[in-house]
Amino acid sequence: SKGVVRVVVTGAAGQIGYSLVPLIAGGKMLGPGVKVELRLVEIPPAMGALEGVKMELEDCAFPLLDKVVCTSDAAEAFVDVDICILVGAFPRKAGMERKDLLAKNAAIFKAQGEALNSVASPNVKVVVVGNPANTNALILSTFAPNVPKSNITALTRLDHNRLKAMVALKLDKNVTYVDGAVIWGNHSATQFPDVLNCKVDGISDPIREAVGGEAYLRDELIPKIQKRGAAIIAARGLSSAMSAANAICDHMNDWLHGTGDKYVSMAVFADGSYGISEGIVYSMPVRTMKGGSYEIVQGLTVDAFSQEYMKATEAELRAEREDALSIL
Ligand code: NAX
Repeated sequence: SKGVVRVVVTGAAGQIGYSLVPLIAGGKMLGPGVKVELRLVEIPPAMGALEGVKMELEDCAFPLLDKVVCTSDAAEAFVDVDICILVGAFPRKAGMERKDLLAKNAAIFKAQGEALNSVASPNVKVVVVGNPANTNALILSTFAPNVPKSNITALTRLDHNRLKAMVALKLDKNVTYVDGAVIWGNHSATQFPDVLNCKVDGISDPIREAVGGEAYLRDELIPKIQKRGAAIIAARGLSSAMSAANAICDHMNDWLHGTGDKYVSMAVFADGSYGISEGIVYSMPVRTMKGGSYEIVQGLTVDAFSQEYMKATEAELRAEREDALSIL
């Protein structure tokens, strides 16, 4: 019906889905007063569990929730969808090689790309969350040429939020005082969490020095962010879900409503900015404009220290791309 935003969530009966759908139906993603139709997608064996999620959504009596549709047919869900959150993916199992995981997921994102291409509006905004997220987004786009590349992104906002929070903690400040953090590259252990352009209210020293200089970055902060997902698994026995759901809402909320003069990290198609040439989906500093467009922020400081990390994560993404192309 009129004025209702249609949102697809794939993998909606999974861990992240369970944390995410109440946030969306509660207004956290689209903003106050915006009605939402949720289209939840799962594979056939999980449809029973998905019905349970739907029952709980009904039991929340969310005023903004217009309708909930459950389906195992992505093409059905994608018709005229406004926002597409692709969480569902094949999980990494013990003994699985990285290439096997890529192959399983390449097939999923190829099929979803084809479905998106045939039925979705060209204005659809897509965020890929399922791993390997950047390369899954690349595959999706390859098979969805009717959807502009700029409408297909992958999630690195969780990494961005982790970095921001860790800098705040280190400097004993509230997170709202920390500005200008960037995640570069892949949502993987090669990502480069960068504080060179960070500013923190009330701290006049360059933030890199204030937190402890290059040695601290190299030996502590960077590896801690890169391995944060593994630390959560070790502690909880399950991978991050609450913080991932929160980051998905942040990503979409900023994309829809604009960041003003601030910027955030989003994995987007590389366009040559910062020496990262086309062909991969690479996390960049992005400024979003009200209404849903965005641009890669230009002119941030990148030094030799940054270059080394940025090239390493780029190389990993190019290798993933080669692997994906050799499979498809
Ligand atoms: P779960 O295994 O709990 O849930 C995934 C769900 O997806 C399952 O219910 C499964 O049935 C469903 N699914 C699988 N294939 C599907 C398909 N073709 N169509 C629709 N649904 C399908 O995993 P969860 O913890 O929710 O994580 C989901 C994905 O997010 C994983 O790939 C994970 O690695 C990735 N993550 C990405 C993050 C990011 O920042 N980009 C952070 C969190 C998370 O680790």
